[in-house]
Amino acid sequence: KWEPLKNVGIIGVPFEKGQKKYGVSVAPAAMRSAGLINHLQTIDGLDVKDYGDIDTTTTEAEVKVDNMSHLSQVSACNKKLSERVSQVLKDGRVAVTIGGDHSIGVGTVDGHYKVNQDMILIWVDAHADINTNKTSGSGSVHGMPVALLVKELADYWPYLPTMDWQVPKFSIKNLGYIGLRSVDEYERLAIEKYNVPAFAMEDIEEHGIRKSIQHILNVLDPEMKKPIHVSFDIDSLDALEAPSTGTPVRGGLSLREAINLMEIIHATGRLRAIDLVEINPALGNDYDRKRTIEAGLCVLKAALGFSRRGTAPRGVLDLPML
Ligand code: B3U
Ligand code: MN
Ligand code: MN
Repeated sequence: KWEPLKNVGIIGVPFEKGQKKYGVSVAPAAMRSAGLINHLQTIDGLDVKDYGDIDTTTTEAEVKVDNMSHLSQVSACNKKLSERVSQVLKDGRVAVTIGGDHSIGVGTVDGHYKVNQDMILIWVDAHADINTNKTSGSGSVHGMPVALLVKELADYWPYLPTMDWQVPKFSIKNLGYIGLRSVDEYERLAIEKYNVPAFAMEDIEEHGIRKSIQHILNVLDPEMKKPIHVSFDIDSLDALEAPSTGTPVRGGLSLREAINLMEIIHATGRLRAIDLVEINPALGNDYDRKRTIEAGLCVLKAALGFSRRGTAPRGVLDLPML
């Protein structure tokens, strides 16, 4: 009874304060000038609406929270983003959010959860992004969004000024990971404590990408009736496929695995939101930049119904006669 949604809404989030390097905030513009909208419009039957970029210019005063950089700016951006994602979903469109660093996952998931309380979340990433400000080695919020989102970890945070708009209600029981290969000690402890289905690269080696995602979907939603949110960090891909990213890790997903992962998720008909984050066009040379952006486009196209088999023209039954 689930059919893939044919309407999508694009949101750009030129935000990079969740990590330390310059350049992730340029990704929405770089993706647009690489023809993002046109590429998606070539997919059979897809109606693409561009909701523009979130205004990330901030006037907020800095708040001081131990080992947590730029919290007030992260918070202000995510509050606007959450509202925009909710709006796109209420308009009956798949919310496609182009980051920005992964701290924007707080806003996308919050905005999705507010519309679909039964949503499940697939976090595709080399990293688990489930640090608190107590466990993080970097103090960068892009390593913390999952811990901010899940209600089970609410008691592990101090009071966070400016974050009152975001009450964590999403349950960690509705979370799964794909692509992990750089997980901090306390992140691993959280994954084990809450039994999060997590397919690290060695598990993907063992089971293959199809069985891996099918296992996660089956654990989170055995009745196959829940809306799916995919938060796709480009660093889940092998560093050869996506070199222009802030924290590349060798030995990741091939582009073929990532495309197939997205094809499988598309085929469920239940994809309602997808984030594409951590593309940093300022890192590497022209070739790296082009390769990384192309990889991102391939992932989005697969998620939204592009078929590698090709698509015959609509309503046409025969080849043109001379
Ligand atoms: N786990 C480390 C490193 C990291 C997380 N996300 C990225 N890097 N991209 C941290 O900072 O929390
Ligand atoms: Mn991430
Ligand atoms: Mn990552």
